[in-house]
Amino acid sequence: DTIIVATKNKGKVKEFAHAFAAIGKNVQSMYDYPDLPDVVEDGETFADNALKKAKTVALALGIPVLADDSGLCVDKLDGAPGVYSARYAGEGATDEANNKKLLDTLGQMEQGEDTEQPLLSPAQFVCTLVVYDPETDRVIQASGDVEGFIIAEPRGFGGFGYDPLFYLPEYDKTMAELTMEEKQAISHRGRALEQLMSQISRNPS
Ligand code: ITT
Repeated sequence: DTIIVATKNKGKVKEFAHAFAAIGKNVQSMYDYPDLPDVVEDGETFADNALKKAKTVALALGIPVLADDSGLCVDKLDGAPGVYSARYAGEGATDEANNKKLLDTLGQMEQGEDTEQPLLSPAQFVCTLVVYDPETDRVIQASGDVEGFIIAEPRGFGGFGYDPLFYLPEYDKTMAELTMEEKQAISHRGRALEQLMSQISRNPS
């Protein structure tokens, strides 16, 4: 049993593979379908982009596809980088470049304040998942989020993206210091997946 996820993000692929393995399902990603054209993510919301990715790939393959659109919303930046999280430091930017841009931007706002490990700003990770079935035109959508703080020094080597800068006070750890299981249990993606599963089980097609 295989689930196709319309993603090229290796961090996401790992997390979905781990989550679906628990229910005996295999995950394929866009790395298994290298000939499919790239989807232009020009939507204004996570939901718009997730639907666009799921629908484009599902229509190309003729089978249901799952897509994930997610990002980091920072309070002091009025919700930025938001839907632009993957390309905050420019098209094709690395995680390192995006993290540096985030710290540079917040650091500049913080000048003059002199604390040791400052919590630079409250922030949320947000994830919207969409499954699109090209045969029935049916859309299933679920979302999840998690609250934390952006810290000034990266910590930890797990996860991906902004995880080393996303501090969870209740654990005294960043998202990158959690195990895969721990991250899954509390993350935006883990929560969205849980919601998606419960919708599917309440309303099987
Ligand atoms: P696909 O569109 O191919 O799935 P992407 O990386 O472009 O990959 P998004 O457009 O959804 O995906 O951007 C999500 C970005 O938000 C991602 O690149 C990270 O920078 C950040 N992000 C999302 N989930 C995250 C997580 O669990 N931990 C850290 N950063 C995350």
